[in-house]
Amino acid sequence: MLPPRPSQPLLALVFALALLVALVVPPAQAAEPTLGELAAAKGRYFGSATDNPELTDAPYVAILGSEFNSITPGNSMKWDATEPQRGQFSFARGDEVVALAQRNSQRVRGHTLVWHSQLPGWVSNGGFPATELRSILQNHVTTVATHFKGKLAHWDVVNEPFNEDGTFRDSVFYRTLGQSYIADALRAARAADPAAKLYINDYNTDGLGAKSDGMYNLVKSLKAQGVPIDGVGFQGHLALQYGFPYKMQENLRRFADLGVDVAITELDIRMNLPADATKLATQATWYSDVTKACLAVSRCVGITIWDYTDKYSWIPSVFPGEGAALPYDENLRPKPAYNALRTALGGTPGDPGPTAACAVAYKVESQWNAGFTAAVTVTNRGTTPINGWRLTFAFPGDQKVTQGWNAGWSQTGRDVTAANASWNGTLAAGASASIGFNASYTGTNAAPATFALNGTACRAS
Ligand code: G2I
Repeated sequence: MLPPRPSQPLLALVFALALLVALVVPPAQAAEPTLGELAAAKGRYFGSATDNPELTDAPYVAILGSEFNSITPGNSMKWDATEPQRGQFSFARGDEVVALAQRNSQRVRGHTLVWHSQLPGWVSNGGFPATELRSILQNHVTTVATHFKGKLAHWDVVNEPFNEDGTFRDSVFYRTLGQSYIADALRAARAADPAAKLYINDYNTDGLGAKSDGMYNLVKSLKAQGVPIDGVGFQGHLALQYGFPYKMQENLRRFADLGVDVAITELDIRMNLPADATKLATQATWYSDVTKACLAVSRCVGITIWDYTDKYSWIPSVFPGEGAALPYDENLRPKPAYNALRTALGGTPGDPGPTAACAVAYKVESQWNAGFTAAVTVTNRGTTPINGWRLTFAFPGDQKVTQGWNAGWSQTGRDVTAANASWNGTLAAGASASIGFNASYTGTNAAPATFALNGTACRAS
């Protein structure tokens, strides 16, 4: 039986009241969504490369951890880092990047198992016969992929196998083994980590052209042979002076139509220095256009920029006189490209960095019929330390804190305050405090919608 219907006048009154509330109550100051959150709303990720030496830079780490939902180690999973001597494996630096990603609930793109560069001399100059080199390659792929098994979303299994004209690059692997080294590497990676999506990755394949034709033909033949390949990475190292890739969207689509995912894996857009407003505006348009090309292709799963700040870009050391390639400047301030990315991802211009100086992760860890336990992580996303903090939030229902830890907890009506304990009052830039509580409730146990630290709205993460 249906519940009794409210009378017409009552409905009108409720409606009028709701309208009044909507008009006079300002919306809670919602934090701007990050690039990662905007991409996630489109079913994509938005990532950044990073590198171990940068991880001591707390303001840098704070933005890396909050703005992106994927990270890629720029160097620490390469052959020279993971197997510098034959049979001697070293994973500490790769593990450090994985642990950071796990703390920030980010996925990791593994980069890279087989590449002609950053390849130790014992491999490139070893003069190994084919059988031995094949087993060296298989052992490397198997050992590294097994070590990181289950922790990586993607693996760039083979990196940069092509020359500019679309022929195979004359690496020690191609010279000794022919193109079969690519299938061997993919098969070994699949056997070692069946859950990771396996990619081939290259540069100057972003648009239609001879090099991307070479990649296209390779992927087509690998698929036809049943070789395990899940995706193609388009690095996207672009330069204003060389023009935008020719028909990028069409190119991404033709690969997707082969039955593989595609991803922009190392995006940066350099220019001749000095940068000026015109170049930065063009750069912003290009960042937007790459993003739109990806969003237009349903199998384009995400975008990674090759680090996010000009402070740590590889460009100036390799292309003297060029740079300013990333969406944040050397002082970690967003450039026009940053807002262009936000807009292309369906957001509005904004800057979650300064406006959301804190992030709060609220997690109900266990719940029973009349009570629950919650863990709350408070992160300082700003660039300066916080000395002394008060976290405030409001329960949407009748939840009542009964006992809390690692903070001084108090509650008035629905409003809860957690003041720092003596030992966690100082939060360095990028640092977090973990606090928690037990509470009672009846009905439903919805999470608080907004949080503030010392009166400033935080991003819920
Ligand atoms: O070159 C840009 C990228 C092109 N696609 C593949 C990527 O793996 C590659 O990344 C870069 C890293 O971002 C750089 O950081 O690869 C370079 C090497 O090819 C990396 O540079 C090297 C320096 O050249 C070395 O001097 C340094 O020892 O980084 C090494 C580790 O810090």
